[in-house]
Amino acid sequence: PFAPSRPIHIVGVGSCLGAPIFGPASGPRALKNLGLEAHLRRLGIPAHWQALLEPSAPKPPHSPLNERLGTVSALLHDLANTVAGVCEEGAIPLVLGGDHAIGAGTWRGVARALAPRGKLGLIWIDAHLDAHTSLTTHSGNIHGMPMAALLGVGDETLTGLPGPHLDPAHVVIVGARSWEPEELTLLNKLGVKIFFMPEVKTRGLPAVLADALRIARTGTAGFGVSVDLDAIDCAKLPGTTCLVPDGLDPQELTDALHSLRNCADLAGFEVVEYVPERDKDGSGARWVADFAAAALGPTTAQLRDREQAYGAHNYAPL
Ligand code: 5AB
Ligand code: MN
Ligand code: MN
Ligand code: MN
Repeated sequence: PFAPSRPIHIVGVGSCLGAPIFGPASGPRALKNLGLEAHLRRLGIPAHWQALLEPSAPKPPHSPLNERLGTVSALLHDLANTVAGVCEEGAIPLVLGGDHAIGAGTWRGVARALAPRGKLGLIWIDAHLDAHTSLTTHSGNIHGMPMAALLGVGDETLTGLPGPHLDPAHVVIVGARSWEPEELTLLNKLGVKIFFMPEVKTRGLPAVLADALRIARTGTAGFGVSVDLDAIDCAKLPGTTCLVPDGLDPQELTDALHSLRNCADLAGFEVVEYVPERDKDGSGARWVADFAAAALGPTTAQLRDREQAYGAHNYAPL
């Protein structure tokens, strides 16, 4: 009597290779142990854990950059292949980090799977621009580089994955409020649209997200959304790697993400930089679940069909 929701295949990536601290490496395992999959299924979302990927040889945060780049590169290949496979099966990958360096693999995998039909658009919700290269980075942290890498700029270890790079005309950043000049110069040169936090505050997130969706969806075969938890105000979500004040409100983001569930061209969703040991009251994990459920839940039409078949709030589990 009703169309099934699209299957969601969860890919956890327990890596801190790009971060200055160990914390994000334990993020996906913590979310798994807290029962994220069962939680989503109770909401009518056919989610299952597909994989929990980890670096072959973990490197401590301050080991030499070339060693971390080599190890992260192997992980990104593995991740991109896994994610491309999920897309080719007709499912939506829900990628859980891990630090944001993994974004350089996730979206190359989605773009590769989509390539026969067209380009991939991408909405990057983040306090930062993540557009450094190994030559411009001040910190030496790879999680500050995935945006540049996706656009084909930077070290070959990050840019050299199979499949297309992203077209800057269909990439958009939302919530930016912390960056270094080299990053902004690169993104301005490439023409990537950036919605800085003051504009988000003035116009409201729904209006800005609507603009971002137009950029990512018009003239593409599909689009993805990558949420770095530091986009949220650190007073409201301290369970992440970089604590940046004056960010998004988590409930406001949840509400805005509801618009994604009706987008048949949503090709992937990613939430990164969850740090369990900083999430003392567990609210950060609940926000991750809420973001995923908001974006990936049954569409308005599916909910209406199910209500007609089973009555409101009482539809059969999948
Ligand atoms: B994140 C900084 N620009 O390069 C750098 O969390 C921060 O993935 C990067 O957005 C933050 O280290 C990376 C100072
Ligand atoms: Mn699968
Ligand atoms: Mn980031
Ligand atoms: Mn960030």
